[in-house]
Amino acid sequence: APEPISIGADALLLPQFLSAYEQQLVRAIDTIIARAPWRQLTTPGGRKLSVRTSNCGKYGWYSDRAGYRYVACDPLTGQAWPQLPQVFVEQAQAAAEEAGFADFQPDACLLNCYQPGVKMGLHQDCDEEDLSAPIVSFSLGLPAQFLWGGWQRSDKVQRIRLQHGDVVVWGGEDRLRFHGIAKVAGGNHPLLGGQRINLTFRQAKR
Ligand code: MD5
Ligand code: FE
Repeated sequence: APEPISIGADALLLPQFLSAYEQQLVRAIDTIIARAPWRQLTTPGGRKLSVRTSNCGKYGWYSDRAGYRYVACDPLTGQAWPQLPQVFVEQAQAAAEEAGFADFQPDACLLNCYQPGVKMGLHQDCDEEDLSAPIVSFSLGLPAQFLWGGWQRSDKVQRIRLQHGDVVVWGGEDRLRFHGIAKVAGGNHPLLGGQRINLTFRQAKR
């Protein structure tokens, strides 16, 4: 596999880290989505997110008029979120370790589905209790431009292409940087068709 690429003091891109696991990962995603279907969440301000989301793990990230938070049950079904598949945990931990974060114990995985034209605006991930734990993200399907900002919304943004099979690990001083995804371009991925799926592994609770 290609060499890891440092994109910040504590942020590492692992190109094609998931290449050997792509089919297993896609099967696991299908199983999750059968039980916890994609949906478009509402922001506290009453707007709809354009990205479709789901979750697996002990907690799932959720948003509605009441705010952003982690919840143990899927409000759509009333059921617990599907468990984290073993291949998710193994690869998320292996990636974290490669980036120098020993003992990463994710208790939440947010799944994001982007269709062409969908984007994610600049934001910080700060709904987790222990900000010393890293976040690990898996990119699958269509490529996207990751927008990598600074610690203030107005800071200059760098564009980094994320492709199918790439993993990024964010921790330490890079954990609270503003980031987003530029509008995804159309295309047809051999395994996932016209979509990009991103998984982010988090430690939501202490
Ligand atoms: C995505 N997801 O590709 C993006 C980027 C999200 C989210 O931003 O919150 O679901 S994955 C990049 C990411 C995730 C979490 C933290 C940081 C970057 N970071 O600290 O820079 O769907
Ligand atoms: Fe984020």
